[in-house]
Amino acid sequence: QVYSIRDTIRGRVNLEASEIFLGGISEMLPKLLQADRIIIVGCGTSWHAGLVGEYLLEELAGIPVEVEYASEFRYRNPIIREKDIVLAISQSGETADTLAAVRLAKEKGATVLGICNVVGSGIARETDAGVYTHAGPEIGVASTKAFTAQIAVLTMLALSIGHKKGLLSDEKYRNYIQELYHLPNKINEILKKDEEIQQLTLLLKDCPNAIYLGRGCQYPVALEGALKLKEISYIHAEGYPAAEMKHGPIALIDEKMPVFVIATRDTYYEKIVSNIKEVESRKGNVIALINPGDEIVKDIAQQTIEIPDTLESLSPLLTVIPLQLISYHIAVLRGCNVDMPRNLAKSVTV
Ligand code: F1P
Repeated sequence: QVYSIRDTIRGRVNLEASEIFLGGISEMLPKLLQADRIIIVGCGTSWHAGLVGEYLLEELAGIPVEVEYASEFRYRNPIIREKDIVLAISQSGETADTLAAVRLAKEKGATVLGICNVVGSGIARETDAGVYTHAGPEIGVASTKAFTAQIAVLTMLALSIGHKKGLLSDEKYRNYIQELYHLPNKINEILKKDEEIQQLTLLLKDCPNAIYLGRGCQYPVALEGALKLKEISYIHAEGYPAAEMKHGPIALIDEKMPVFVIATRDTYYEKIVSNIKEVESRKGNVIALINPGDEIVKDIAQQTIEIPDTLESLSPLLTVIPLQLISYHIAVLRGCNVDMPRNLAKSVTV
């Protein structure tokens, strides 16, 4: 039972070519090409996938995106315009807050799309069109492979729109697709580091708090890393945009504070390096995710985990995996039930 999170990550990375498709959403592409704005709603891990989607759709498809907790959307009177599209993301397809957001958006006349795992689920039934991620049943309660599958769909969506709009040349588009094909192998490379990751967690299992930092498309991954640790290990953890650290959280840093930093060689790599130096100078314990051959971060961080190189916009699909494994191993070491964490339900239907 305790292995199921790892098995679900292993068993399902929904990136096989035949499974990369946009389902019913492909029929909505003409509308998406005309969209003034996409409003993404979801809860928990699905909300984090939405934040990655915001980065992808703005960067690759040139569409303004807003991402909102479905659990808040329903409690205000959101302005939805004629050419706005609402996109609901939910693993279970039954989350009450997300379903309520779908209904509200429909009442306001929006076109509502869905990304759900479960065929025939409530959200899938009530949206105008959608994609099933077919990420298999999550064995555990905490969402893991669903996150990867949701991001894979959002990536394909952003790439298709960007290509159709002429924002991505044929060559660039092909480059992205080819790299998507390579990602399952790269994920397997990360999974082979399982023992190394397990060793690293031996020193972390008793920490009462943890901080996760990332920039750009890695910021939502930092949030997701923190959420997984909270959900299955019951350790208080917070994710922040790396630049936000100096606006408060830096006060928490001392030698007892593990700080997970996603330091892959992305656009803002240099800035991340200076964030790591700030944490180190306050004696924080930096565990950094790096690309191979990064001697700079290796020199300053206490621990590093290597992630294969990939295109920046695709890298959340890789960087989240070691963070999921870290939470899993810490939870096991602490004797927590990783499949049925206390107080959590598979579908939050109230
Ligand atoms: C949303 C969610 C999950 C979380 C937990 C509680 O579910 O917050 O992300 O891991 O299971 O529910 P969903 O709408 O994606 O099914």
